[in-house]
Amino acid sequence: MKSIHCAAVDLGATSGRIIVGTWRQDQLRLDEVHRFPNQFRPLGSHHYWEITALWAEICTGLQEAKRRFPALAAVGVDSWGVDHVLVDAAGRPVFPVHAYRDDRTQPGMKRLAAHGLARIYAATGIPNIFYNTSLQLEETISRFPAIRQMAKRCLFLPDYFNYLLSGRMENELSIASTSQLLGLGAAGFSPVALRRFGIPASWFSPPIKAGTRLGRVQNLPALRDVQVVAVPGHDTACAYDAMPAAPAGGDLFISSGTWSLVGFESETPVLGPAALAARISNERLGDGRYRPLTNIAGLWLLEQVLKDFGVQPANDRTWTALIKGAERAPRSAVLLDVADPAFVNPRSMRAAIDAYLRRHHGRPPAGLGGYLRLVCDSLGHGHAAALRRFERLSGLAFKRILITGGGAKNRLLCQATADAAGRPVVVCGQEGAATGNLASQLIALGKVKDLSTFRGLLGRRQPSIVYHPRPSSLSSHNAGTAPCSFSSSARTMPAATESR
Ligand code: LFR
Repeated sequence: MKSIHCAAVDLGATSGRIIVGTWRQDQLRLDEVHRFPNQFRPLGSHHYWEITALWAEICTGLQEAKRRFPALAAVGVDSWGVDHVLVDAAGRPVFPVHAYRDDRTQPGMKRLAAHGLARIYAATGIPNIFYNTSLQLEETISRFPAIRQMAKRCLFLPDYFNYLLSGRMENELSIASTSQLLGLGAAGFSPVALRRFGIPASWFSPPIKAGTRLGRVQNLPALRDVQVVAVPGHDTACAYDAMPAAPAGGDLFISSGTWSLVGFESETPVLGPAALAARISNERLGDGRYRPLTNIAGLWLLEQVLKDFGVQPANDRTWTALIKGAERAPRSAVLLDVADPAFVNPRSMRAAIDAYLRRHHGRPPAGLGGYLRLVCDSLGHGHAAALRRFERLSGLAFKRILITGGGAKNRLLCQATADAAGRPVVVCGQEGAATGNLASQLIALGKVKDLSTFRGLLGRRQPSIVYHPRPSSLSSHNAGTAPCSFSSSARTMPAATESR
C-alpha cells in the first residue's frame, strides 16, 4: 500500500508546529518539520497576536514539508479557540487581532453575569468565560461602532489561515463552538446570542463540518497541488479525536497544555443551572457531537514560573532534571486554586503564587523545585475536582483518565492527577492535536474509514505508560502498561513546558 503524507499546522498559544503525518499500513508516523515559539505581545494597555509572523511561520513550515515530502497530499490547520480576524469582503484584516488574555472583556463579563447569562447558556451551552469571542466582539463593536460597516466577515484563526491557503471563507463548527455564539444542535449561529452581544449575523456563515475539502492551496506556488482540508479547527477537538477511548465509554479526557481541558464525549449537551455553576462548556467535536468540558489553568502556570526564574528547559534532559528536583521538594501544606483569576495573566506568576499562599496562610516554596511541585500537585487536584463534578452532573462513572499534550510527559503532574482522582492516568502521546488534525485529513481523503477506525488502529500499537493511584501520595510512582498508545513517532518530543 502506498504511503500518504499530510501536514498538520497546529498553533498553540506558546508554540506552533508543522507536523507531517505519514500513513502507511494502518500506522501513523509523525515528522515534525518546523516548530516555532509563539506569544502575544503588549501594545499600550492591550495584548495582540502577531498574525503576520504566524503566517510567515506557517509558510516556512509548509514549504519545508513539501521539500521533505514532495508527494504531500493535504494540509489542515488547528489552533487555540475564540480568537478571530475581522476582514473586509476582500479578506483584508480591518481590526488588530487581540489575544484572548487581554482583559478588555471584564466589564462585559460582569454585565452578562448580572443579566441574561442563563438564557445565553441555554442557547449556546457555553458559560461566562472572560475570553469568549462573544465578549471580545461586544467590546470591539461598542468601542468602534464603525467596525460593523468595515468588517464583512469574522473568521476564527484556523478559518482565517484556511482562507489564506485556499481562498475560501468558511466558519468550521468546532472552532465556532468556542465562541459562545453558536447555537446548540444543528441551529448554526444563535440569533439569541448574536442579538444579545450586538453582533451582525452576516459576519458568519453556516458552520461547515470537519472533513470538508476547501480546494487546493492558492497562495504558495510550491504547494499548488496540495488539498486544504477543514479539520476540526479547535485544537482541543483535535486532541480529543486523537485519544483511543474505549468504545463502551468510561474515559475522561485531559488535553494538557497551556490550559487543562478536562471533559468527555457526549451525544447530548450537559445543561442547566448546576452545569452553568460548574462552568461546563459544551464545545463541539468536528462531527457535531458535544464535548462537555471544563477549562482549568494548566501548564501556563508552570511556564510563567520558569520565566520568573529565568529557566528555559532546552531539551528533555533538562526537563527531567527539573522534575526530579521538584519530586524531592516538600509538599506544600496549602495548594493553589488553579481557577483563581489571579493566575490568568499576572505580571509575575511567582509573585501571584506567593500572594495567594500568604492570603491562605501558607508559605512560599523555598526554590524552583518547590514551585514546580506546588503547581503540579495543585493541577492534579484541579483535575480530580473536575472529574468529580462531571460524575455528579452527568451520572457517569469514569474508569480511566486519558491524557495528551505537553503535560502527558510530566510524570509529576500525571501522578498527582492519578493520586488525587483515585483513577489510573493513561498517557496517550504528546502531539494529540496534530494527530487528530491528521486523522481528519486522512478520513477526508478516504484513506481511513472513520474516526472510530482510526482510534482502534491507534489503540492497537505500542503499550503506553499508566500512572496508578497510590494508596498514600508519599509512595513512589508506579508506571505500568495499558492498551492505549500512539504508533511510532520519528521525532524527538518537545520539552514538556512547550504547550498549547
Ligand atoms: C487550548 C484552548 C482551549 C481554549 C483556550 C482559549 O489551546 O483552545 O480549549 O478554551 O485555548 O482559546
